[in-house]
Amino acid sequence: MMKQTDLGGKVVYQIYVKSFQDSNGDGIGDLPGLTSRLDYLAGLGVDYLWLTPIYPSPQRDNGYDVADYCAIDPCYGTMEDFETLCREGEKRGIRIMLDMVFNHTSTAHAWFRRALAGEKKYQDYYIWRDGGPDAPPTNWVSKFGGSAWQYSPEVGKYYLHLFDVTQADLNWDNPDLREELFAVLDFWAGKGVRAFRFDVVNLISKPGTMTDDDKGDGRRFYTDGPRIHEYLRMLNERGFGKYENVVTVGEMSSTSLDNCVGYTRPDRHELSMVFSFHHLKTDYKNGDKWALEENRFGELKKLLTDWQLGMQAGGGWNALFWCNHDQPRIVSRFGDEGQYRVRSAKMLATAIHCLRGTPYIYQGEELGMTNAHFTDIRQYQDVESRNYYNILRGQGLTEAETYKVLGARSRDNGRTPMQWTAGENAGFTTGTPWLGVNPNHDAINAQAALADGDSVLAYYRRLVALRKQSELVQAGEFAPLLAEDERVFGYTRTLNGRTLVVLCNFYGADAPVALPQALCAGAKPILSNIQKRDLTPAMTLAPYEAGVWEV
Ligand code: TEU
Ligand code: CA
Repeated sequence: MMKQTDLGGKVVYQIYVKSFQDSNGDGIGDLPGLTSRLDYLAGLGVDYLWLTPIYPSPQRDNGYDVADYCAIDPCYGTMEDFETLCREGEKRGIRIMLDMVFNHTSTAHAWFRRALAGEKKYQDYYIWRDGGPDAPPTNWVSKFGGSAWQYSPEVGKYYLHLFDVTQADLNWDNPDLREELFAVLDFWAGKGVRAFRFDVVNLISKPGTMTDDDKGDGRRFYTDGPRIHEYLRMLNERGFGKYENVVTVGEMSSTSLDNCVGYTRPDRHELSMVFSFHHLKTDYKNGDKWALEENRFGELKKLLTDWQLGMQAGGGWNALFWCNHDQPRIVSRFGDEGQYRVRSAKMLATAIHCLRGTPYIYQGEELGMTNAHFTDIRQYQDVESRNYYNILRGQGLTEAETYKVLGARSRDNGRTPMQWTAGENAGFTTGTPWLGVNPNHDAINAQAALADGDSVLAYYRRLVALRKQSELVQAGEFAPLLAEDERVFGYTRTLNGRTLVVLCNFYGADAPVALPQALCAGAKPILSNIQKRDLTPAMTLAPYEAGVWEV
């Protein structure tokens, strides 16, 4: 596995393949389209491209419902297209990170079909329990709404699905199933792949006895489950760990800091790093994604700080991110998508990219792309959004209220096509895009950003370059600065007597700050989202101002 000292110098770019670049006019992004954009990505300076699932799939959950782990879905291209992408990427110093969805398969997967056909071997690859006609085995709730259990008349039992009803959870307690999954890693490693993202991997270990959850939706029984660390060690030892310099990231749903230290501390031989999501729930009301609330900045700051300090103290490693294909656009969320769009996008980027860990950029984030704000349910494609449209209407929300919630929270906000140009369909496709293009591509697009030295894109390039060249960013010790400030997220990174100072004003208002004299003396401005200036003991940060200094 790659060492933390090297991980600190890497940057990953996430590609939602379906929305990145279409090459054949069918309105769906594909591998040849992606290959044609490699120069753009090389220009940004990124090391890895995490591709969301490209395997054959009914696409109920856009590929997270995998029907075959070792092939390419024809809508994305062929295996040859994949090999070309790897080859062309490597010429530019870019490697591919594949998304492994090992918690569940599509019910269209051959294993599940054979299970339904009565083959005991394959039935035991999934999780079955008895229940009455209208009484599922437990009251657990699917992450996409409704019961987590589905009755199968063929088998005469219920199967567990923590996500969509077509995403059946796998039974990791079965050693044969585990070997099948490890072999999938060998297959892709055989094609030269040396980086993997593991989807909801902290949910793979379920308890043997399953009971009703009288306090919640059931997650406390299967999150960071009983044999999770053992399974991750197996995944490492028998799967990816056999190969040189592999990079892995686990997506950890509703996890804990202690577990994440355990998942990533090198001597435990589990994973390289983890995504955790607590910092992306500070605008949820009582933990409910579908209830809008003003962002609680103090809580956000505390979570970012606690995870930095906790992972550092425990020797773990964070994946750093604001955006992915499940999240609304960050500038619409914790920034200002209006007047201060460019400035706040740069500020948010600064906050994340100078932290200890490995940063991830989600396609279009580097352009400051915004939420879609769709206002008609027919514009939404996401299975979760469609389910919750009905659930929210059922709870009595008006149509307008429901669109307000979806406009802020739907996963489709982050999935609209990449905005390449001001032209038709933003240069994404010559056909009809599978999901609507944001009309603001007339102003927000890569072509315009490339031509503008002050663009959000130009700033992301500087941040990536800073990480590559600065040992402080790669390996400096993190410490909070201005911990009590209600508007500013500040921190330092220290190494060998040198210190990096980072200040980010999260508000569209002036923020006066008081800094220790010793920190300011001789501090050299490195980066600013407005104009570089000196660090002084009493200074006022402008709305959404961000700055980086070195002492
Ligand atoms: O997501 C896992 C997950 O639990 C969430 O991000 C989820 O989408 C959100 O909490 C719902 O509110 C992963 C993938 O990233 C996602 O796209 C898949 O739909 C999901 O797993 C199932 O494979
Ligand atoms: Ca296509």
